[in-house]
Amino acid sequence: MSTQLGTLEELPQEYRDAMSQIAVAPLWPQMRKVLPHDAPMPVTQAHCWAFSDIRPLLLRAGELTPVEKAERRVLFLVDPGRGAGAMQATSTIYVGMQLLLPGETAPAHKHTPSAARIVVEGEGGYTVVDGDRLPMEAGDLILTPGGCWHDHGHCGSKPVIWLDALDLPLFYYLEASYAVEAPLQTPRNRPDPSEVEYRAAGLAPARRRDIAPPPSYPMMRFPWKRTEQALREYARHGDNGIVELDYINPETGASCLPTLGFTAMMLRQGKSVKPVRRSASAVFHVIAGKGHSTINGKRHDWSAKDVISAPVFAAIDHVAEGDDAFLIRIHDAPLQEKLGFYEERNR
Ligand code: 1HN
Repeated sequence: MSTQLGTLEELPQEYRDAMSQIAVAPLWPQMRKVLPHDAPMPVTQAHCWAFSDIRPLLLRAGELTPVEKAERRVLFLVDPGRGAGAMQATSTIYVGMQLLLPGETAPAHKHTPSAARIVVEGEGGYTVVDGDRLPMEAGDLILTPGGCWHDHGHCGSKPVIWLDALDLPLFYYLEASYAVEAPLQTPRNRPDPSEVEYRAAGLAPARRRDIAPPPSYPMMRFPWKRTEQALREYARHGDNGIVELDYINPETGASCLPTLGFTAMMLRQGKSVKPVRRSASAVFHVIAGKGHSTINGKRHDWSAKDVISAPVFAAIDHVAEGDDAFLIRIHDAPLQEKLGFYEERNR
């Protein structure tokens, strides 16, 4: 049932002024805006950011602004639905591209929002997370969960660029976002847990759980090489459906971060993929390949290193052209599941 509700204009001006003066407002003119029928009305507009557009401006930032004056040298991606300066690619997802030049370091800090990086370009970069030195190779997913110290460094010879994804919009909205700063960490002299404790899928250290419960974030680095192998094998031997693998906490099977989910996708060349409509918003980062995605009827052409956003409940068709394509989907389904409303709808 849908009835037309009363508008603000229908009310006498002197009544409207009286409400303003005591800091109250009538709900009914805004009721449908905050509670639309059957599905949300997203502010987010789908968009494709070409890496070839971002890269020259980011390298210019390297000339214009020393890292000491930036702390993090980042160009962030602005949702066209929100307009200039909005630190949001979707309602909950912040995405930026960060540049570190050879020899530079970005000092340690920890903050309430959680972050993850996907390495886009360059060799020799590393992030130290709570004392573990994590090498950054192309396509690697590297976590810096809320409350974990992290600093970045670069011992290679060419610029390093990575994508940052954070749940910052959510934390900012909650008035919960802040950081604590510290000098660079001294890394432990050993490979990170993805090379040691969690070297193989399905194996985790045997522990006396009463004395040594597993860490909340046991694995902070997910090397792309292994992810790509896993996707290719799954595509070869799985059914003919969508080839997707979720990044999980190897101790619990839960999403690797509490609010943001990360899903590695392989699109077989020439095959159209039509996922269900999800209540989660999403940002896709193209690791390799080229193709196009039609999102709510509008076509977005993409190639390697580009970033595409999609609002909640978007109808999406992906097509890889020429060769198989690999993407990582960043989404907020883990947050929505925790809040009890994550939903998928058939097309
Ligand atoms: C942050 O801590 C990093 O540590 C990057 O590299 C981007 C954007 C907003 C807030 C914190 C980093 C960020 C950020």
